[in-house]
Amino acid sequence: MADGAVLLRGFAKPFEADLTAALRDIAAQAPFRHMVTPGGHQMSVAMTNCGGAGWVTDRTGYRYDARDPETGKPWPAMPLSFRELAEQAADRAGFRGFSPDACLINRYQPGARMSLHQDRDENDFSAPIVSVSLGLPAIFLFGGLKRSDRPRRFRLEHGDIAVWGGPARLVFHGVAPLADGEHGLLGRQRINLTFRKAR
Ligand code: MD6
Ligand code: FE
Repeated sequence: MADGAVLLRGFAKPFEADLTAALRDIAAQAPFRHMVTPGGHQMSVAMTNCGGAGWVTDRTGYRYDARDPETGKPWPAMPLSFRELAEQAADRAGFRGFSPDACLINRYQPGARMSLHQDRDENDFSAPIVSVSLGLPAIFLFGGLKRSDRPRRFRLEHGDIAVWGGPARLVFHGVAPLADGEHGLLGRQRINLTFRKAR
């Protein structure tokens, strides 16, 4: 995709049954919810987390928190299938020794979108981010290091994994409004898993 950003087409396909079963368990313990940005807007993407740290936003800001603010309980543990997939993908992309402590899970229903942003709430930008797409296809907007850089568009399909770090770690990116459709395994939605080293 760019210097430091690799797209691994179909890499998560062999894991799809394990991933979807684990997702159901996680969502039963920590349900998807529409968080509010510091600016007071409710996000169209619904989110939950697993792992030792979970990304949250509310009126006070963005942060990583060991607990789900809705329940007060720790986020569900990161399933082995999630961890192994993320580590294998990072390896394949040339980022050896990636050890994620956070997995943000995004759910897009038709019309949901993610505006251009940088991922900069992590402590250590030397670790890459591993991003897994499941379900309906989406148009990923991949910009540059300035918000004003015109994004390029990549179609991300079920099983695709994007890995980025190094010179691409702070690139502006987003997701165009999800087109309606029906996916054989996941139905009328797209799920994105982003693995990070938050702490
Ligand atoms: C998404 N992904 O694909 C949103 N961030 O639904 C992200 O915001 C993202 O895919 C950092 C690195 C990879 C990503
Ligand atoms: Fe992001």
